[in-house]
Amino acid sequence: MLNNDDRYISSLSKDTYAIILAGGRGSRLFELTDRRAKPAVYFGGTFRIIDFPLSNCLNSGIGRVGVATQYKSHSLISHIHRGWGTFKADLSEFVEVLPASPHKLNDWYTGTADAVYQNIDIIRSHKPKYILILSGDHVYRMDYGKLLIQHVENKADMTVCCIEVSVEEAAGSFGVMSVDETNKVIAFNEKPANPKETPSKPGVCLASMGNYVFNTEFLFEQLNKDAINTTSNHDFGLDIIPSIIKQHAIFAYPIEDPDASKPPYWRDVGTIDALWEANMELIEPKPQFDLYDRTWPIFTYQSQLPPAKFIFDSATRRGTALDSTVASGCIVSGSTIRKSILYSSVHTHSHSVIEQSVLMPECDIGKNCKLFKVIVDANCRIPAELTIGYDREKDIARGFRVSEKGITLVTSAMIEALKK
Ligand code: ADQ
Ligand code: ADP
Repeated sequence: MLNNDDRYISSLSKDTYAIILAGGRGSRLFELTDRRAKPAVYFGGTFRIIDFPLSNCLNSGIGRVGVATQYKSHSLISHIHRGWGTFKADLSEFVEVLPASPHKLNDWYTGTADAVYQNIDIIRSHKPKYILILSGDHVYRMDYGKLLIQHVENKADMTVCCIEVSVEEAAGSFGVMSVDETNKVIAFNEKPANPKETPSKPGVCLASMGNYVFNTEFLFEQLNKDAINTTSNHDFGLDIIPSIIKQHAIFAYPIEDPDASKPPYWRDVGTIDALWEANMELIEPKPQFDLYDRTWPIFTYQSQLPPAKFIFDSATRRGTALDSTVASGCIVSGSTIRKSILYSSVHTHSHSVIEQSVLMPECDIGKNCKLFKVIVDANCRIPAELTIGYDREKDIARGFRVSEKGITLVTSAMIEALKK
């Protein structure tokens, strides 16, 4: 496991309990989140999205983590059990699942603040000084230890992690804040239609990453107040942050890469296009996000599988993968794979050509198929002779989902419907 010898981890990390909010549906991923929560969506060839905040916690020395689940949590919970059950050998370190378990009948988590409020007793029992609230929806590397140090040095009641994004990207999607010269937050709007630019940087604004540090007692006070407010949505971005910025010390913390010489990488892979693009970035010769960097390893659960196997067909000269990643258990037989990501146990058959595509675990691509810019969901069997991704109208007519930027999503339910 991780060797922390060369990393400075302060006692602040040990005094922190992290809660990862992993209950969201991620509705803009459509059929990919029909049966799983967004944090359980596969990413990067061997991972699920939740592995990124979890690995960031482990690498930052934060060993006490709760994962708040709600929507379609089965695959997420089984992934956490298998991969993260024993966080480290030390029993004081753990990942615990905090399922939405109605205290009253029909009392699901109503918003992100409520998801934390309903777990106050559990969090209190761990006696943390600081509570780190993390979105389970994003792919990034971040040293939360540096964030905690900044939070304490600022004597902050709460700190919001932020990143500079274009005004177009933020509009309607992110919480946007204004800060003074000390990074104290002076205004915060949740998903404004017209975000306010950072004065010195035209076209750019400061977006919330949905990650927050709170002093424990301060958080509990705010949550107790919010819980009895009948007009509240019980959401951090909509209700809690706007209600505390005037009277309390709320600071912004701009994300840094753990290796401060690198630009920060953070992706909200919440749409079909964003998920495809972020996967494609990884297979560039020198990607900004380096999954092979062992100084900040990303951990996951992978089943025990044989190595990837390639069978070359000398007649067609197929049976190769170029500029691609191919996970364990795959068999590439007589087919050509270009600029694609094959997750575990994918089988591609003779004469198929797969380009710029993302094939999720255990899918099977029949003989003579041609795929271009396609995401194939896990366990999907594409029958022989299908051509997908070359004709938008035809793909839509066949019941596949085609995104704005022309990425085609195919799931096993769509293939079953096609056969009828
Ligand atoms: P959104 O991402 O739109 O905005 P939300 O849908 O509430 O916020 O999701 C935040 C996180 O909480 C996600 O990880 C989601 O999976 C999880 N979640 C949502 N509802 C939950 C529930 N009921 N129980 C448990 N977990 C739940 C937020 C902030 C913005 C910020 C963006 C950054 O509100 O200010 O800019 O994140 O993406
Ligand atoms: P094709 O992919 O050409 O349609 P197959 O799926 O039958 O045909 O597989 C072709 C080749 O892939 C086999 O001859 C074998 O070399 C390899 N292969 C298929 N399945 C396995 C397996 N379970 N273990 C090892 N090799 C396999």
